Amino acid sequence: MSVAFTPWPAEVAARYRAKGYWTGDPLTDVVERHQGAAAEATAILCGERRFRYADVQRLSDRLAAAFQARGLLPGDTALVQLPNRAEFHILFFALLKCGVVPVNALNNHGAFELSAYARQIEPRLVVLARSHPLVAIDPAGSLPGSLTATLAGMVGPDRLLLLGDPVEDVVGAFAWADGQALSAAPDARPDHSVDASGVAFFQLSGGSTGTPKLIPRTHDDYLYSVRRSVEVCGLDAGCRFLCALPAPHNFTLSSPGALGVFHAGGTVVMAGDPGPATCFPLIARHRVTWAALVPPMLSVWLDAAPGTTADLSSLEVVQVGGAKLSPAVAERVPERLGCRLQQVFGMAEGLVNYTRLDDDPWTVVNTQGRPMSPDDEVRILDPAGRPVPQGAVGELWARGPYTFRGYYKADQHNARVFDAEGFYCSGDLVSMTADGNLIVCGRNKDQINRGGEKIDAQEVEDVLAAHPAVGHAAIVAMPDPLMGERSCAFVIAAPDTRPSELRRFLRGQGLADFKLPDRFVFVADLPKTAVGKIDKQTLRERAKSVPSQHAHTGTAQTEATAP
Ligand code: OOB
Repeated sequence: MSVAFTPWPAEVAARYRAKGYWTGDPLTDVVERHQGAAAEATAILCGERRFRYADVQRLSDRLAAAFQARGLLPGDTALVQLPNRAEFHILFFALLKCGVVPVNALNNHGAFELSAYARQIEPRLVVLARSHPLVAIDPAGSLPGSLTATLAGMVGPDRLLLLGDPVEDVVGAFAWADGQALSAAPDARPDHSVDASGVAFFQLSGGSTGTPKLIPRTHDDYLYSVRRSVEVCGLDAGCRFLCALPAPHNFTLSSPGALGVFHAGGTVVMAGDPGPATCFPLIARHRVTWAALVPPMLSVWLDAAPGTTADLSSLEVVQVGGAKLSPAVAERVPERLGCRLQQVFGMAEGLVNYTRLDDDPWTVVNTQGRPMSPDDEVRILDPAGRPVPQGAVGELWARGPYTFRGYYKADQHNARVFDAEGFYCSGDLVSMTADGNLIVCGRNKDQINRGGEKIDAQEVEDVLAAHPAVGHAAIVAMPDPLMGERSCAFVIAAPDTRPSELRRFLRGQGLADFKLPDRFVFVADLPKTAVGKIDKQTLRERAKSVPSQHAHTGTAQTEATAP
């Protein structure tokens, strides 16, 4: 059995094979290719534990054999939620080796997300960490309490695997919830050959439809995206990569991420969280050379860097992606962190764009890079589906050797987001520079319609972020009886910052009046999604209770100065 997915048309697949993009190798090749002396090199550092390539290979073989001994078959699915620990990668390779197709949930997903994924894939295996807050083992010691209702009936305790405390022998850290040990001899190996054209695992869609969508990724397409990322980023065995964002995220996993570092023979340093208190000492101790961050965390690093005693001099490149990086913040990277910046604009659905390390400073600071593959096809279209003139903003459509052809079991949605030629609509509003770099200007779902006038939230945020008193700003629609919608800015700002000053500044930058936020709400923090992006949906909910101009009667607390 294999997991169903929308394939590339046969002639397209043949072309990708002929060009050497799809090699027929399994995704586990990123580790398997390191034989001989290279097998002694350090693949993963996790706390005090060190795993050589030989260890990762042997431990994932043993786990895979144990899964087969439990009766798991190729084409079975698994729901996995693990923290940023070496076990995440080792278990991932084990599942790939026996053809079990996982959804790797983010560690900060709750029972809601896990149930939604479980309903879609009907897992035959669930893997959770005992340390996770959701996993309070019930007195009977069977299923984790808060997940019982969801998962009971889907998997029994004989198919629930729990990760315990860290141990050298990773296999020993896992135990079945039915109390049985994992049966795997030290030299056990899985008995299965992988069809590289089939689904390796599911990536998670950022989503905008309410139901989290799953993205089938094949061995062929994903391995190509990893190999090409390694080429574009120039990774080699000397790379020491800090895995600080959630390990399953497409950025952290494959752009070039941990899989790219493995492919290059480098070392992945696991960090439990991306904050400077955790990461700066790890950078100093392990001489980390590469790190991947989302923009809000980059800002935290930039603020913390001048005051740290940790030696950050080994850092060569900090990659930033997942959300729009404001040029004003980007400019500070070389001076504050003493390293280069690479912008990464990617999506779990496929297409990944990089600024190149030898790009000119303007490009690195102001653009989100260009597609990594010569066979990435990108269209920037107006609402009528016509290509926009060069430099103008339009909706980004993409297809190519590692961009998927359909969400899992989502025919209706697929019909909306794919065109007849197989191009996928990302929902991003982008423009292209004369030399082919993309600039993300917003998202069509992230727009404010102010009485017919459209406000690109990102555009206003970027300008606002250039004000010296502003740390971060997020602008969302708030309902208004007259205009339909008005704009509301949630702002992290220096104490005593006045709305009038911010308005004056925005006007001074030449911004159209209708784009000036109708309301300012000063906040200490902005809510974040599971991967650390600003959570606009939560802000939209909050904005509903912010009085609009017309409903407003007394002194608006929201218009007070920043506390
Ligand atoms: C990455 O993947 P996802 O699937 O979590 O989110 C994709 C969406 C994009 O469509 C875009 O709206 C936004 O996140 N995005 C960016 C961005 N990178 C992603 N928007 C502006 N600037 C950027 N640099 O987020 C992802 C996947 C692979 C590599 C990097 C990021």
